[in-house]
Amino acid sequence: MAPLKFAPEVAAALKAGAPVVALESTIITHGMPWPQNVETARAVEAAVRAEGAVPATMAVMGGHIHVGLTEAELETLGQAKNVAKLSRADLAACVASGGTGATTVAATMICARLAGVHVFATGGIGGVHRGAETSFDISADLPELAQTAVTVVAAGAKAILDLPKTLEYLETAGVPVIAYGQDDFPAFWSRSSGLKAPLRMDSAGAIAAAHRMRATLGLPGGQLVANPIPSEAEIARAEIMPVIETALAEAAARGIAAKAVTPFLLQRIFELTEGRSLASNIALVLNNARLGARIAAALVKG
Ligand code: PSU
Ligand code: MN
Repeated sequence: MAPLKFAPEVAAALKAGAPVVALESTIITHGMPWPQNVETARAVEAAVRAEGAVPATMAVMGGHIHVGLTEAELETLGQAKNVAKLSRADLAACVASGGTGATTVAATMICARLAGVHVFATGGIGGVHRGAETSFDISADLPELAQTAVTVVAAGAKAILDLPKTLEYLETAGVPVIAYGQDDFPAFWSRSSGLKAPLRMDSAGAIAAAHRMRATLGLPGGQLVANPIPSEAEIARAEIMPVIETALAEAAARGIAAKAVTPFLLQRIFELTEGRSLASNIALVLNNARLGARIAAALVKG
């Protein structure tokens, strides 16, 4: 038996067949600064509840995978320094050794599958990094989407990544990439990446039906739902691109590699935009939480 520790609210919801939405914790520890990280995590949980679903934030603590965190646990995680960033490769070792770790998209998908949660909402996913043809830096989030049957709602991927290569990878791996309510694949702070998404759906019910049909057909893996940031919170591509280029140049100059790349870039972009990127980030995560809850509700209706 996997060492899962369910929050009472999550256990009750799963038992009753009520909608549950998984949430990740790396966005708290490595994606946003304190105290906005904890405030956002709370607001995201509230947004899921407001849509009639139960939030299950995942994290590893004391030899357990926590499925749903208490207020105090959320606060501790949000203030802690040097929390491990756990992807697929790191998860088992951290649980086995009793360490503390925050789950990435890949690890959160694994935890959600173990807990019986089918829908997960976050901000942005990892992807194929620019220069991957020499660095080989491809996020473990992508192969996870190909093998773990969880529908992930994100605002697309940041342009710190190579977005055409990320879409090519997902196509090769057989992952449905579904733009919500528009034709274009969104680019996190911007509603469009300038690239067309392979699929478009306009309702939570359609996304839930596609999720169920993958299971019926025996197809492993999940779906990526790319939900564009609300217009009023958008940062135009022309405005954010120079900031991204600066952050990327600094990462290269300082020899940042492997697991450190994504957190370094996120941190530098927050600093360089003086909070503007953070306000947008919060708005898009909340928007994804609401859509995730509606998909989870549509799934349990059957
Ligand atoms: N992209 C974002 N915000 C994030 C992350 C990515 O816009 O917080 C985090 C997520 O937890 C994601 C992880 O799963 O970074 C990807 O890291 P890597 O590229 O090292 O796989
Ligand atoms: Mn990487």
